[in-house]
Amino acid sequence: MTQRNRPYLITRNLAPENQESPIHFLKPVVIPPRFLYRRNHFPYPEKELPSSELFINGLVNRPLRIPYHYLLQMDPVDLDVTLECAGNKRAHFEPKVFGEQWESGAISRGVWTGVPLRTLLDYAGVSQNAVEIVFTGTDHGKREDMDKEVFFQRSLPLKKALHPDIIIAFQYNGNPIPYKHGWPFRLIVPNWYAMASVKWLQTITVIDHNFQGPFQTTDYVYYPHKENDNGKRPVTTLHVNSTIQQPLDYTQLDTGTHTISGIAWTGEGTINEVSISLDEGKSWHTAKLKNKPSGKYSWKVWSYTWHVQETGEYTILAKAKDSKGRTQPLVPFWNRKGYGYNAVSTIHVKIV
Ligand SMILES: Nc1nc2c(c(=O)[nH]1)N[C@H]1C(S)=C(S)[C@@H](COP(=O)(O)O)O[C@H]1N2
Ligand SMILES: [Mo]
Repeated sequence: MTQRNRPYLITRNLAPENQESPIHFLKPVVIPPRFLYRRNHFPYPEKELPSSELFINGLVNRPLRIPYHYLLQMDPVDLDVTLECAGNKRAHFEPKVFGEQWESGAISRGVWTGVPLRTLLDYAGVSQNAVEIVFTGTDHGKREDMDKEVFFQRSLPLKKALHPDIIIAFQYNGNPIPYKHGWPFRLIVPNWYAMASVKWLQTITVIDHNFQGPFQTTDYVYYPHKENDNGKRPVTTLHVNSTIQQPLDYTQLDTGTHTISGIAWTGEGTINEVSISLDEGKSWHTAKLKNKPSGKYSWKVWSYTWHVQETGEYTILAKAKDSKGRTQPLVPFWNRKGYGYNAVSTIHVKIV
């Protein structure tokens, strides 16, 4: 019997492969690999080439070469993490912006197992002059704004890099990391937009200045203005956000009782509250937050029971609030490259 993966990923681009998760049709449990969104800047690295060794070099006392099996013998950490692409929901920006037109599915949740980066940096001995750590993947290619090939590279400030929950992962949901998602090693940076979680990680380099690579200083920067770069700042932590999974946008429903359900997440603190409005924001009702998952880096699951007797068109809004007091705005923060969309989640239904 042929195996059908229905529903399938929603295609935005095939070369490089950029497809989103059918988020509305998934149970919000850990997402199996076949339903993980795929976001790539370059073609996949050759399968044979990415070595199963990790290198630590630059400003360290002892440059290291760490074989895959060696890493597996170190004390691992399991982290239940939500990874969200900075461009998730970009399609909703008005005016429209360039870039992949992601709807709500450029997001995932799963358990990543790995060794804290800090442990490895301790072995290597970071020099006093260290400022940032650069992470290089094995994938590479041409960018339209540069005339030479570049690798996918990102950096972290030293202080951030030493956080114990930043790991060099070697497993996803208890299995070796799927090839398209970074096998053999992937950096996982919980709480930050997912560009920071470098796939096919091969080299970790300690440097004494701020890294200037294009995925650091050109892309993944908020540019608040269309015509100039005033006020630009790097994309880092996840904004507080939510997605209504059910019902679907533009569904017709009967009068009676319906469950409105979805997920909510944040990059600072935890989700405290999700509220629902059925009258375009005039009044709000508190949704029920499930206790599970309880991991501090995973999304929360919520639901609201809606009794509706009157036929007609309704707008349903969902608004999450985190423990830092941040909430989803009614109007999104527009920026030229379309990152970090987190306006109140909105769907329209008709009661017939
Ligand atoms: N090496 C490498 N790492 C990468 C990328 C990439 O293109 N190459 N894309 C980043 C971006 S922008 C996102 S959103 C996530 C996507 O991860 P996924 O394809 O496993 O869902 O990986 C990040 N890490
Ligand atoms: Mo991304």
